[in-house]
Amino acid sequence: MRENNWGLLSFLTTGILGLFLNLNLSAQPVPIPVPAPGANPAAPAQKPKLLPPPKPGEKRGPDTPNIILIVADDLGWGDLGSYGQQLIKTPYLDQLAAEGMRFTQFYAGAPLGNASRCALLTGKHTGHSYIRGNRPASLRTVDTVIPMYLQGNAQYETIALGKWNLGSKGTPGEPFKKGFRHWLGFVDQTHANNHYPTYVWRYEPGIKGINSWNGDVQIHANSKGQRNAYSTDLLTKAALNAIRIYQPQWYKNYSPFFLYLSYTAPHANNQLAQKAGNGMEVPTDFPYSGEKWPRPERNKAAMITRLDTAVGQIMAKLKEYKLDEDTLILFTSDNGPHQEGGNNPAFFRSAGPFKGIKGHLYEGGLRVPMIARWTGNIKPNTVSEEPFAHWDVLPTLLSAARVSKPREIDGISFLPTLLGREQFKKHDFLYWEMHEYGSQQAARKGDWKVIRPAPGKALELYNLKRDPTESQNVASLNPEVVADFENFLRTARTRSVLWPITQPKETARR
Ligand SMILES: [Ca+2]
Repeated sequence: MRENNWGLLSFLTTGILGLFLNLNLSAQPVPIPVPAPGANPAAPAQKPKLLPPPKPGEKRGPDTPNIILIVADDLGWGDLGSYGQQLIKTPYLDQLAAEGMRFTQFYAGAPLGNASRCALLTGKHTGHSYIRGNRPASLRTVDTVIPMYLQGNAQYETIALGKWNLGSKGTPGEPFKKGFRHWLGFVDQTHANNHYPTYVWRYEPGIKGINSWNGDVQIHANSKGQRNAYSTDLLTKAALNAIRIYQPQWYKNYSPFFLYLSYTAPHANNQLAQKAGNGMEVPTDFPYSGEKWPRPERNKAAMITRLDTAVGQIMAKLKEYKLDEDTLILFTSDNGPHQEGGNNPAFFRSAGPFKGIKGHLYEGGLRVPMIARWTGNIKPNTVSEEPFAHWDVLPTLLSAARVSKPREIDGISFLPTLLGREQFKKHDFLYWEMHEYGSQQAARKGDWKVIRPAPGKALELYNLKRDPTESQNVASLNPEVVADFENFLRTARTRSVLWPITQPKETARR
């Protein structure tokens, strides 16, 4: 009997998903590929024992928190009010920080999106991860990511929305082959950068093949050059629906959800920028219409404020469903601010006080906002100055979900810090590499940071405490510190076939 109830309820929820975005689903769905056996490291799910419905007034919920991981695209450390932004309004993210914890020394996995997102989801820094650069590549079957651990006995419903960039259609890196049971988003970078997409790629497993879907969903509101459905709003709508549909319920044994919400703002639409000079695409420059700023800056500010409003809507939805105490929210960005789409990152001091932007191993390219809220568990209005990085997110979330962590990762759990306990495990070294203009490496230990601008070149050394803007290379004054880093760098990375260490190409002198 219970089996039948389960089937019916699952069918009903899947049916509701047809309304996920109120999109036209009249096209024929295509067959769904079955994930490779052994691709999922989580133990097979045991059938949950269903308890009777709660009595009136009885409070029950999931044993481990829902998790919402929100990632902005190219949002700088200095773009939020809680991080010192003076001009761009971000009241909801500031409220999120006031209700939780804000990290001042949190690092992206890489100064560019794809490598950074790979580190975020795999728990490995770019010396060990598979995707270490920005040209398209797919995660392999052997690469394990956060949602794969949250399925199985942890009973998480897993949803990914928005920018993925870790495997396009037909590759082993498709989101639904990497542990996300529900997926809606963009095929690649060009698709994601268009803030008025004419279609989205959607995956739903359905129940025993009924209501299953894997393919494109047309967005008629944006067809024939119309610009009616903005990507930030679309993703927010899908996220609100996902929270409504997958919130823990007694008839699903309060199984929690993991929502990876990967916004495309405030990334520039670079194709539009080539044509029009302004790639900071947004429906309106409200509330900055009256400002005498250059138009791309007005638009950029409006994009960020609109993203902030989206987070506010999600916060309101959680409150409406009384899920604040049952939900851990993390908000971060994939890399530092860009200089694309006609905007100048210096205009709003988007990188805060730091040197460098997206694509640089200086702090401005790597340091990103990180805000965490888990009502009743994280003390409000707290700030952590401990250095952590995106590859720490996997072990942290698995700890919160009480799932054992894999050994072959670089990350450490910062859950003790979140919960106000002593953080025994700390980083010795942090490591980054990038390969866009020839190979470059960087590492941090304590207050020291080194950058190797090209293979074989001497290390630049900075003391971040005394010199947070990395303006004084003190390598020659501290040979023993440099030697320590040189030692570390000898073993910091494994070889990568796709991203070998290369010299920068000789560029024509002008
Ligand atoms: Ca990015």
